[in-house]
Amino acid sequence: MLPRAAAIGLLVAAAASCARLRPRSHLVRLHDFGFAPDSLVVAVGDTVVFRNDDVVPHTATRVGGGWDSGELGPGASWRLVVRRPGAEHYYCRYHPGMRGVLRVR
Ligand SMILES: [Cu+2]
Repeated sequence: MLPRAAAIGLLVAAAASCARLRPRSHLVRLHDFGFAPDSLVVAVGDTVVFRNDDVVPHTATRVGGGWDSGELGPGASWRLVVRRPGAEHYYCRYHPGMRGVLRVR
């Protein structure tokens, strides 16, 4: 039988391992004509929720195609499940100065 401290240590390690594998959800706000945060590190399988907190419509659109929220009115949100590792650059089709990137691991 393991000493109690070692057993607890194993449980903590197992829990930490599960936490890394479990998909997470991240929030990107569309706010003040920008994405906040405009750079985010995520893992394959994670969900990114884009939520428009502005008073005008925006989109979250991948540069080069592949995914597009379509028009998000004020208060609307859209969920993206990240499928591939790499850098996913995106912008707003209505305000091309709005840009962001997901760094997918
Ligand atoms: Cu916009």
